[in-house]
Amino acid sequence: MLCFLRSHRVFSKLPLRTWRTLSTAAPSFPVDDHDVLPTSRSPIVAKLQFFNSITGGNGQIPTYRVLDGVGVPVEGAQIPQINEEFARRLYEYMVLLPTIDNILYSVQRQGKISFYMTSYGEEATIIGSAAALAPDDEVLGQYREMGVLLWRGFGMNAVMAQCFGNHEDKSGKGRQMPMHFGSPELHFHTISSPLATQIPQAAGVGYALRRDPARRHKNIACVYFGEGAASEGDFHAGMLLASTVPSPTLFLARNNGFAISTPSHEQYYGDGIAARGPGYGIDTVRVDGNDVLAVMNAVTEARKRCLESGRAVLVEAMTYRVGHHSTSDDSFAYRGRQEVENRKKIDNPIVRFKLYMESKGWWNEQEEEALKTRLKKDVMATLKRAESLKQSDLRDLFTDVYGGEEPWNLREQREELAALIRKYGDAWEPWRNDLKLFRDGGKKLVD
Ligand SMILES: Cc1ncc(C[n+]2csc(CCOP(=O)(O)OP(=O)(O)O)c2C)c(N)n1
Ligand SMILES: [Mg+2]
Repeated sequence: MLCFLRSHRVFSKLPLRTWRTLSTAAPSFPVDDHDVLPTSRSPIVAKLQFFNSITGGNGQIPTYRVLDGVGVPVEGAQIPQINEEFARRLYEYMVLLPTIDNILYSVQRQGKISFYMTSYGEEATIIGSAAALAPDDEVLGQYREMGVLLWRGFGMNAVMAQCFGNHEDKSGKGRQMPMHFGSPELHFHTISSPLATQIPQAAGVGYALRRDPARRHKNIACVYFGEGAASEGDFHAGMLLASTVPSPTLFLARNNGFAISTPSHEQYYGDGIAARGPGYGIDTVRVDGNDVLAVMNAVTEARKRCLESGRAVLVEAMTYRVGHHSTSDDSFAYRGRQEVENRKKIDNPIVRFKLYMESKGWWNEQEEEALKTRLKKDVMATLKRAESLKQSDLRDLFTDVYGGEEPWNLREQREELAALIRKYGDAWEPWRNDLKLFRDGGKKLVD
Protein backbone atom coordinates (compact mmCIF):
# COMPACT_ATOMS: atom_id res chain seq x y z
CA MET A 1 0.00 0.00 0.00
CA LEU A 2 1.24 3.47 -0.80
CA CYS A 3 1.21 5.04 2.65
CA PHE A 4 1.65 8.78 3.13
CA LEU A 5 2.47 9.90 6.67
CA ARG A 6 1.17 12.86 8.64
CA SER A 7 2.39 13.32 12.18
CA HIS A 8 -0.96 14.16 13.69
CA ARG A 9 -2.48 11.11 12.07
CA VAL A 10 0.09 8.89 13.74
CA PHE A 11 -0.04 10.41 17.20
CA SER A 12 -3.70 11.28 17.47
CA LYS A 13 -4.91 7.76 17.08
CA LEU A 14 -7.43 8.32 19.85
CA PRO A 15 -10.05 11.01 19.39
CA LEU A 16 -9.90 13.92 21.80
CA ARG A 17 -13.01 12.82 23.68
CA THR A 18 -11.47 9.40 24.37
CA TRP A 19 -8.33 10.97 25.81
CA ARG A 20 -10.46 13.10 28.06
CA THR A 21 -12.24 9.99 29.38
CA LEU A 22 -8.87 8.37 30.09
CA SER A 23 -7.77 11.30 32.20
CA THR A 24 -7.85 10.19 35.88
CA ALA A 25 -8.52 13.42 37.83
CA ALA A 26 -12.14 14.45 37.78
CA PRO A 27 -12.17 18.08 36.69
CA SER A 28 -13.93 20.54 38.96
CA PHE A 29 -14.11 23.13 36.16
CA PRO A 30 -15.67 23.17 32.73
CA VAL A 31 -13.87 20.50 30.64
CA ASP A 32 -13.78 22.42 27.41
CA ASP A 33 -11.79 25.32 28.87
CA HIS A 34 -9.26 23.47 30.96
CA ASP A 35 -8.11 20.18 29.47
CA VAL A 36 -7.36 21.45 26.02
CA LEU A 37 -4.13 23.26 25.25
CA PRO A 38 -4.56 26.78 23.92
CA THR A 39 -2.47 26.28 20.77
CA SER A 40 -2.55 22.55 20.14
CA ARG A 41 -4.89 19.62 19.82
CA SER A 42 -2.35 17.43 21.60
CA PRO A 43 -4.05 14.96 23.93
CA ILE A 44 -3.25 15.40 27.62
CA VAL A 45 -1.66 12.29 29.15
CA ALA A 46 -0.28 11.33 32.58
CA LYS A 47 2.54 9.16 31.24
CA LEU A 48 5.90 10.86 30.74
CA GLN A 49 6.89 9.73 27.25
CA PHE A 50 9.57 10.91 24.84
CA PHE A 51 9.28 10.29 21.12
CA ASN A 52 12.00 9.70 18.56
CA SER A 53 10.09 8.05 15.78
CA ILE A 54 7.18 9.27 13.77
CA THR A 55 5.89 5.79 13.09
CA GLY A 56 5.49 4.93 16.77
CA GLY A 57 7.22 1.93 18.34
CA ASN A 58 10.63 3.39 17.37
CA GLY A 59 10.30 1.88 13.89
CA GLN A 60 11.60 3.49 10.70
CA ILE A 61 9.39 4.89 7.98
CA PRO A 62 8.69 2.10 5.48
CA THR A 63 9.86 2.17 1.86
CA TYR A 64 7.23 1.71 -0.81
CA ARG A 65 8.06 -0.58 -3.70
CA VAL A 66 6.17 -2.24 -6.55
CA LEU A 67 8.78 -4.50 -8.18
CA ASP A 68 11.27 -6.60 -6.26
CA GLY A 69 14.98 -6.59 -7.02
CA VAL A 70 14.54 -8.86 -10.05
CA GLY A 71 11.51 -7.15 -11.52
CA VAL A 72 8.78 -9.36 -10.08
CA PRO A 73 5.71 -7.49 -8.75
CA VAL A 74 5.62 -7.46 -4.96
CA GLU A 75 2.58 -9.23 -3.52
CA GLY A 76 -0.32 -6.81 -3.11
CA ALA A 77 1.39 -3.99 -5.00
CA GLN A 78 -0.54 -2.02 -7.58
CA ILE A 79 1.26 -1.81 -10.89
CA PRO A 80 0.62 1.55 -12.61
CA GLN A 81 -1.64 1.24 -15.63
CA ILE A 82 0.95 1.65 -18.36
CA ASN A 83 0.85 0.06 -21.76
CA GLU A 84 3.71 -1.49 -23.70
CA GLU A 85 4.47 1.70 -25.59
CA PHE A 86 4.78 3.77 -22.43
CA ALA A 87 6.89 1.08 -20.73
CA ARG A 88 9.25 1.09 -23.70
CA ARG A 89 9.52 4.85 -23.49
CA LEU A 90 10.40 4.67 -19.80
CA TYR A 91 13.02 2.03 -20.49
CA GLU A 92 14.51 3.87 -23.46
CA TYR A 93 15.02 7.06 -21.44
CA MET A 94 16.51 5.13 -18.55
CA VAL A 95 19.04 3.56 -20.93
CA LEU A 96 19.70 6.88 -22.66
CA LEU A 97 21.05 8.42 -19.44
CA PRO A 98 24.05 6.08 -18.95
CA THR A 99 24.67 6.17 -22.71
CA ILE A 100 25.14 9.95 -22.58
CA ASP A 101 26.99 9.68 -19.26
CA ASN A 102 29.53 7.15 -20.62
CA ILE A 103 30.32 9.35 -23.60
CA LEU A 104 30.36 12.78 -21.95
CA TYR A 105 32.34 11.49 -18.98
CA SER A 106 35.16 10.42 -21.28
CA VAL A 107 34.80 13.57 -23.39
CA GLN A 108 35.49 15.55 -20.21
CA ARG A 109 38.50 13.33 -19.52
CA GLN A 110 39.80 14.22 -22.99
CA GLY A 111 39.60 17.88 -21.97
CA LYS A 112 36.91 18.80 -24.47
CA ILE A 113 34.42 19.93 -21.83
CA SER A 114 35.30 21.31 -18.44
CA PHE A 115 33.04 19.29 -16.15
CA TYR A 116 30.38 16.59 -16.07
CA MET A 117 28.07 14.82 -13.63
CA THR A 118 26.56 11.39 -14.19
CA SER A 119 23.27 10.03 -12.89
CA TYR A 120 24.39 6.37 -12.79
CA GLY A 121 22.14 4.45 -10.41
CA GLU A 122 19.48 7.15 -10.20
CA GLU A 123 17.83 6.54 -13.56
CA ALA A 124 14.57 5.21 -12.07
CA THR A 125 14.18 8.11 -9.65
CA ILE A 126 14.72 10.68 -12.38
CA ILE A 127 12.76 9.11 -15.23
CA GLY A 128 9.99 7.69 -13.02
CA SER A 129 9.33 11.08 -11.45
CA ALA A 130 9.57 12.93 -14.78
CA ALA A 131 6.97 10.55 -16.21
CA ALA A 132 4.56 11.24 -13.34
CA LEU A 133 4.69 15.03 -13.67
CA ALA A 134 2.69 17.05 -16.17
CA PRO A 135 4.93 18.44 -18.92
CA ASP A 136 4.17 22.00 -17.80
CA ASP A 137 4.72 21.48 -14.06
CA GLU A 138 7.51 23.77 -12.93
CA VAL A 139 10.70 21.84 -12.18
CA LEU A 140 13.56 23.16 -10.07
CA GLY A 141 16.45 20.72 -10.24
CA GLN A 142 19.71 20.39 -8.31
CA TYR A 143 22.03 19.24 -11.12
CA ARG A 144 21.55 15.50 -11.61
CA GLU A 145 18.15 15.80 -13.31
CA MET A 146 19.10 16.10 -16.98
CA GLY A 147 16.77 13.12 -17.57
CA VAL A 148 13.72 15.22 -16.68
CA LEU A 149 14.59 17.64 -19.46
CA LEU A 150 15.24 14.82 -21.92
CA TRP A 151 11.90 13.24 -21.03
CA ARG A 152 10.25 16.57 -21.84
CA GLY A 153 11.85 16.71 -25.25
CA PHE A 154 14.95 18.87 -24.65
CA GLY A 155 16.93 16.73 -27.09
CA MET A 156 20.53 15.65 -27.15
CA ASN A 157 21.67 18.56 -29.30
CA ALA A 158 20.60 20.92 -26.52
CA VAL A 159 22.42 18.82 -23.92
CA MET A 160 25.60 18.93 -25.99
CA ALA A 161 25.22 22.65 -26.72
CA GLN A 162 25.05 23.41 -22.99
CA CYS A 163 27.96 21.15 -22.08
CA PHE A 164 30.14 22.57 -24.87
CA GLY A 165 28.86 26.10 -24.30
CA ASN A 166 28.44 26.59 -28.02
CA HIS A 167 26.25 29.23 -29.70
CA GLU A 168 23.25 26.90 -29.70
CA ASP A 169 23.25 26.81 -25.90
CA LYS A 170 19.94 28.37 -24.91
CA SER A 171 20.38 27.53 -21.21
CA GLY A 172 23.00 30.22 -20.69
CA LYS A 173 24.82 31.11 -23.93
CA GLY A 174 27.89 29.25 -22.80
CA ARG A 175 28.33 31.24 -19.63
CA GLN A 176 27.56 28.46 -17.17
CA MET A 177 29.45 25.32 -16.24
CA PRO A 178 28.26 22.12 -17.96
CA MET A 179 25.16 20.53 -16.39
CA HIS A 180 23.59 23.91 -15.61
CA PHE A 181 20.62 23.40 -17.85
CA GLY A 182 17.51 25.53 -18.06
CA SER A 183 14.54 25.84 -20.38
CA PRO A 184 11.63 28.26 -19.94
CA GLU A 185 9.69 26.48 -22.72
CA LEU A 186 9.99 23.17 -20.88
CA HIS A 187 9.27 24.76 -17.47
CA PHE A 188 12.70 23.76 -16.15
CA HIS A 189 14.29 26.49 -14.03
CA THR A 190 17.99 27.03 -14.63
CA ILE A 191 20.25 25.03 -12.31
CA SER A 192 22.40 27.00 -9.91
CA SER A 193 25.35 25.50 -8.06
CA PRO A 194 24.90 26.88 -4.54
CA LEU A 195 23.19 23.94 -2.86
CA ALA A 196 19.54 24.08 -1.83
CA THR A 197 18.82 27.58 -3.14
CA GLN A 198 16.21 25.97 -5.39
CA ILE A 199 14.22 24.71 -2.40
CA PRO A 200 12.75 27.95 -0.99
CA GLN A 201 12.51 29.23 -4.56
CA ALA A 202 10.26 26.25 -5.33
CA ALA A 203 7.96 27.10 -2.44
CA GLY A 204 7.67 30.56 -4.00
CA VAL A 205 7.02 29.11 -7.46
CA GLY A 206 4.35 26.84 -5.96
CA TYR A 207 2.75 29.84 -4.31
CA ALA A 208 2.79 31.78 -7.58
CA LEU A 209 1.03 28.85 -9.27
CA ARG A 210 -1.59 28.84 -6.56
CA ARG A 211 -2.22 32.53 -7.05
CA ASP A 212 -2.61 32.18 -10.81
CA PRO A 213 -6.23 31.25 -11.61
CA ALA A 214 -5.18 29.69 -14.92
CA ARG A 215 -2.76 27.28 -13.23
CA ARG A 216 -4.16 26.96 -9.70
CA HIS A 217 -5.51 23.42 -9.89
CA LYS A 218 -3.50 22.48 -12.93
CA ASN A 219 0.20 22.66 -12.10
CA ILE A 220 2.61 22.09 -9.27
CA ALA A 221 6.21 23.05 -8.57
CA CYS A 222 8.51 20.05 -8.16
CA VAL A 223 11.90 20.56 -6.55
CA TYR A 224 14.67 17.97 -6.63
CA PHE A 225 17.48 17.96 -4.08
CA GLY A 226 19.98 15.55 -2.57
CA GLU A 227 20.01 14.37 1.01
CA GLY A 228 23.16 16.48 1.44
CA ALA A 229 21.41 19.64 0.26
CA ALA A 230 18.70 18.88 2.82
CA SER A 231 21.25 19.76 5.53
CA GLU A 232 21.25 23.36 4.35
CA GLY A 233 19.14 25.94 6.13
CA ASP A 234 17.39 26.61 2.83
CA PHE A 235 15.78 23.17 2.97
CA HIS A 236 14.08 24.03 6.25
CA ALA A 237 13.19 27.53 5.06
CA GLY A 238 11.56 26.06 1.96
CA MET A 239 9.62 23.39 3.84
CA LEU A 240 8.42 25.85 6.47
CA LEU A 241 7.38 28.35 3.83
CA ALA A 242 5.38 25.76 1.88
CA SER A 243 3.84 24.54 5.11
CA THR A 244 2.73 27.89 6.53
CA VAL A 245 2.01 29.68 3.27
CA PRO A 246 0.46 26.66 1.57
CA SER A 247 1.49 25.93 -1.96
CA PRO A 248 1.36 22.92 -4.31
CA THR A 249 5.07 22.14 -4.00
CA LEU A 250 6.43 18.65 -4.36
CA PHE A 251 9.72 18.23 -2.48
CA LEU A 252 11.59 15.32 -4.05
CA ALA A 253 14.65 14.20 -2.10
CA ARG A 254 17.07 11.98 -3.98
CA ASN A 255 18.72 10.11 -1.12
CA ASN A 256 21.65 8.53 -2.96
CA GLY A 257 23.78 7.86 0.11
CA PHE A 258 26.44 10.52 -0.46
CA ALA A 259 27.05 14.24 -0.54
CA ILE A 260 30.39 14.06 -2.37
CA SER A 261 32.45 12.20 0.28
CA THR A 262 30.02 12.56 3.20
CA PRO A 263 27.95 9.41 3.57
CA SER A 264 24.32 9.92 4.49
CA HIS A 265 24.78 8.36 7.94
CA GLU A 266 27.01 11.32 8.77
CA GLN A 267 24.52 13.72 7.23
CA TYR A 268 21.68 13.08 9.69
CA TYR A 269 21.00 11.10 12.85
CA GLY A 270 17.23 10.82 12.39
CA ASP A 271 15.19 8.68 10.03
CA GLY A 272 16.41 10.19 6.77
CA ILE A 273 14.74 13.12 5.09
CA ALA A 274 11.20 11.66 5.21
CA ALA A 275 11.02 11.94 9.00
CA ARG A 276 11.18 15.73 8.67
CA GLY A 277 8.01 16.03 6.58
CA PRO A 278 5.44 15.42 9.34
CA GLY A 279 7.33 17.93 11.50
CA TYR A 280 6.14 20.52 9.01
CA GLY A 281 2.68 18.95 8.70
CA ILE A 282 3.58 17.80 5.19
CA ASP A 283 2.25 14.53 3.73
CA THR A 284 5.27 12.32 3.19
CA VAL A 285 6.24 9.05 1.58
CA ARG A 286 9.50 7.12 1.25
CA VAL A 287 9.91 5.17 -1.96
CA ASP A 288 12.39 2.71 -3.42
CA GLY A 289 14.14 5.07 -5.84
CA ASN A 290 15.48 2.16 -7.89
CA ASP A 291 11.99 0.95 -8.77
CA VAL A 292 10.73 3.08 -11.63
CA LEU A 293 7.11 1.97 -11.23
CA ALA A 294 7.09 2.68 -7.50
CA VAL A 295 8.54 6.14 -8.13
CA MET A 296 5.88 6.77 -10.76
CA ASN A 297 3.08 5.73 -8.41
CA ALA A 298 4.43 7.74 -5.48
CA VAL A 299 4.96 10.90 -7.53
CA THR A 300 1.59 10.56 -9.27
CA GLU A 301 -0.14 10.37 -5.88
CA ALA A 302 2.03 13.14 -4.41
CA ARG A 303 1.19 15.42 -7.34
CA LYS A 304 -2.53 14.65 -6.97
CA ARG A 305 -2.37 15.56 -3.28
CA CYS A 306 -0.55 18.80 -4.05
CA LEU A 307 -3.26 19.79 -6.51
CA GLU A 308 -6.22 18.71 -4.40
CA SER A 309 -5.07 20.23 -1.13
CA GLY A 310 -3.01 23.10 -2.52
CA ARG A 311 -0.32 22.01 -0.05
CA ALA A 312 3.18 20.59 -0.17
CA VAL A 313 4.13 16.90 -0.25
CA LEU A 314 7.53 15.30 0.44
CA VAL A 315 8.83 12.23 -1.39
CA GLU A 316 12.13 10.64 -0.34
CA ALA A 317 13.51 8.36 -3.04
CA MET A 318 16.07 5.88 -1.68
CA THR A 319 18.80 5.15 -4.20
CA TYR A 320 22.59 4.86 -4.53
CA ARG A 321 25.04 7.09 -6.39
CA VAL A 322 26.96 4.55 -8.43
CA GLY A 323 29.19 7.08 -10.21
CA HIS A 324 31.72 9.47 -8.77
CA HIS A 325 30.15 12.71 -7.53
CA SER A 326 31.42 14.54 -10.61
CA THR A 327 34.46 14.60 -12.87
CA SER A 328 36.23 16.50 -10.06
CA ASP A 329 35.90 13.54 -7.69
CA ASP A 330 37.47 10.12 -7.14
CA SER A 331 35.01 8.33 -4.90
CA PHE A 332 37.32 5.37 -4.28
CA ALA A 333 39.20 7.67 -1.93
CA TYR A 334 36.26 7.39 0.48
CA ARG A 335 34.34 4.21 -0.40
CA GLY A 336 35.30 0.71 -1.41
CA ARG A 337 35.28 -0.45 -5.02
CA GLN A 338 33.52 -3.63 -3.98
CA GLU A 339 30.67 -1.69 -2.37
CA VAL A 340 30.09 0.12 -5.65
CA GLU A 341 30.37 -3.07 -7.71
CA ASN A 342 27.81 -4.74 -5.44
CA ARG A 343 25.43 -1.80 -5.63
CA LYS A 344 25.59 -1.81 -9.43
CA LYS A 345 24.12 -5.32 -9.30
CA ILE A 346 21.74 -5.23 -6.33
CA ASP A 347 18.38 -3.71 -7.28
CA ASN A 348 19.87 -2.13 -10.41
CA PRO A 349 17.05 0.14 -11.64
CA ILE A 350 17.55 -0.56 -15.34
CA VAL A 351 18.03 -4.33 -15.13
CA ARG A 352 15.09 -4.61 -12.78
CA PHE A 353 12.70 -2.89 -15.16
CA LYS A 354 14.13 -4.76 -18.13
CA LEU A 355 13.36 -8.07 -16.41
CA TYR A 356 9.81 -6.87 -15.78
CA MET A 357 9.44 -5.87 -19.44
CA GLU A 358 10.76 -9.25 -20.56
CA SER A 359 8.32 -11.05 -18.27
CA LYS A 360 5.48 -9.18 -20.00
CA GLY A 361 6.81 -10.12 -23.43
CA TRP A 362 7.56 -6.45 -24.16
CA TRP A 363 11.32 -6.75 -24.57
CA ASN A 364 14.04 -9.15 -25.66
CA GLU A 365 17.81 -9.31 -26.12
CA GLN A 366 17.74 -8.36 -29.82
CA GLU A 367 15.81 -5.21 -29.02
CA GLU A 368 18.25 -4.49 -26.21
CA GLU A 369 21.18 -4.70 -28.61
CA ALA A 370 19.42 -2.58 -31.22
CA LEU A 371 18.49 0.12 -28.67
CA LYS A 372 22.01 0.37 -27.28
CA THR A 373 23.55 0.61 -30.74
CA ARG A 374 21.04 3.23 -31.89
CA LEU A 375 21.38 5.41 -28.79
CA LYS A 376 25.17 5.31 -28.89
CA LYS A 377 25.17 6.26 -32.56
CA ASP A 378 22.75 9.14 -31.94
CA VAL A 379 24.75 10.49 -29.01
CA MET A 380 28.00 10.27 -30.99
CA ALA A 381 26.44 12.14 -33.91
CA THR A 382 25.23 14.99 -31.69
CA LEU A 383 28.63 15.08 -30.00
CA LYS A 384 30.43 15.49 -33.33
CA ARG A 385 28.07 18.25 -34.33
CA ALA A 386 28.45 20.12 -31.01
CA GLU A 387 32.24 19.95 -31.27
CA SER A 388 32.18 21.61 -34.66
CA LEU A 389 30.08 24.60 -33.59
CA LYS A 390 31.56 27.90 -32.50
CA GLN A 391 31.00 29.39 -29.10
CA SER A 392 28.48 32.19 -28.58
CA ASP A 393 29.46 35.74 -29.49
CA LEU A 394 32.13 36.92 -27.07
CA ARG A 395 29.98 39.96 -26.48
CA ASP A 396 27.31 37.73 -24.92
CA LEU A 397 29.58 37.45 -21.92
CA PHE A 398 28.25 40.82 -20.83
CA THR A 399 24.64 40.72 -21.94
CA ASP A 400 21.51 39.48 -20.09
CA VAL A 401 23.35 39.34 -16.79
CA TYR A 402 21.00 41.90 -15.31
CA GLY A 403 17.76 43.32 -16.62
CA GLY A 404 17.61 47.00 -17.61
CA GLU A 405 20.66 49.16 -18.20
CA GLU A 406 24.15 47.73 -18.17
CA PRO A 407 25.64 48.45 -14.73
CA TRP A 408 28.87 50.49 -14.48
CA ASN A 409 31.02 47.58 -13.35
CA LEU A 410 30.08 45.43 -16.35
CA ARG A 411 30.60 48.40 -18.68
CA GLU A 412 34.11 48.88 -17.27
CA GLN A 413 34.96 45.19 -17.73
CA ARG A 414 33.54 45.13 -21.25
CA GLU A 415 35.51 48.22 -22.26
CA GLU A 416 38.68 46.79 -20.76
CA LEU A 417 38.32 43.53 -22.70
CA ALA A 418 37.54 45.45 -25.90
CA ALA A 419 40.72 47.51 -25.43
CA LEU A 420 42.81 44.37 -24.91
CA ILE A 421 41.35 42.77 -28.03
CA ARG A 422 42.18 45.88 -30.06
CA LYS A 423 45.73 45.71 -28.77
CA TYR A 424 46.45 41.96 -28.90
CA GLY A 425 43.59 40.42 -30.92
CA ASP A 426 45.55 40.33 -34.19
CA ALA A 427 49.03 40.84 -32.91
CA TRP A 428 49.38 37.92 -30.53
CA GLU A 429 48.92 34.34 -31.76
CA PRO A 430 47.30 32.79 -28.64
CA TRP A 431 44.66 35.54 -28.69
CA ARG A 432 44.23 35.23 -32.43
CA ASN A 433 43.54 31.49 -32.03
CA ASP A 434 41.26 31.85 -29.03
CA LEU A 435 39.15 34.54 -30.66
CA LYS A 436 38.50 32.22 -33.61
CA LEU A 437 36.53 29.97 -31.24
CA PHE A 438 33.81 32.59 -30.86
CA ARG A 439 31.11 33.07 -33.48
CA ASP A 440 31.77 36.82 -33.71
CA GLY A 441 35.54 36.40 -33.39
CA GLY A 442 35.28 39.05 -30.67
CA LYS A 443 34.40 41.66 -33.35
CA LYS A 444 31.04 42.67 -31.90
CA LEU A 445 32.84 43.62 -28.74
CA VAL A 446 35.27 46.04 -30.38
CA ASP A 447 32.82 47.55 -32.89
C1 LIG B 1 26.20 25.98 -0.48
C2 LIG B 1 27.08 24.95 -1.09
N1 LIG B 1 27.93 24.25 -0.29
C3 LIG B 1 28.72 23.32 -0.81
C4 LIG B 1 28.71 23.06 -2.15
C5 LIG B 1 29.64 22.00 -2.74
N2 LIG B 1 28.86 20.82 -3.12
C6 LIG B 1 28.45 20.65 -4.39
S1 LIG B 1 27.57 19.26 -4.57
C7 LIG B 1 27.73 18.85 -2.94
C8 LIG B 1 27.11 17.58 -2.41
C9 LIG B 1 25.61 17.56 -2.47
O1 LIG B 1 25.13 16.29 -2.16
P1 LIG B 1 23.63 15.91 -2.34
O2 LIG B 1 22.77 17.06 -2.02
O3 LIG B 1 23.39 14.66 -1.57
O4 LIG B 1 23.46 15.65 -3.91
P2 LIG B 1 24.14 14.53 -4.82
O5 LIG B 1 25.42 15.10 -5.33
O6 LIG B 1 24.35 13.33 -3.98
O7 LIG B 1 23.20 14.29 -5.94
C10 LIG B 1 28.49 19.80 -2.28
C11 LIG B 1 28.83 19.73 -0.85
C12 LIG B 1 27.83 23.83 -2.94
N3 LIG B 1 27.75 23.64 -4.27
N4 LIG B 1 27.03 24.75 -2.39
MG1 LIG C 1 23.38 12.72 -2.19
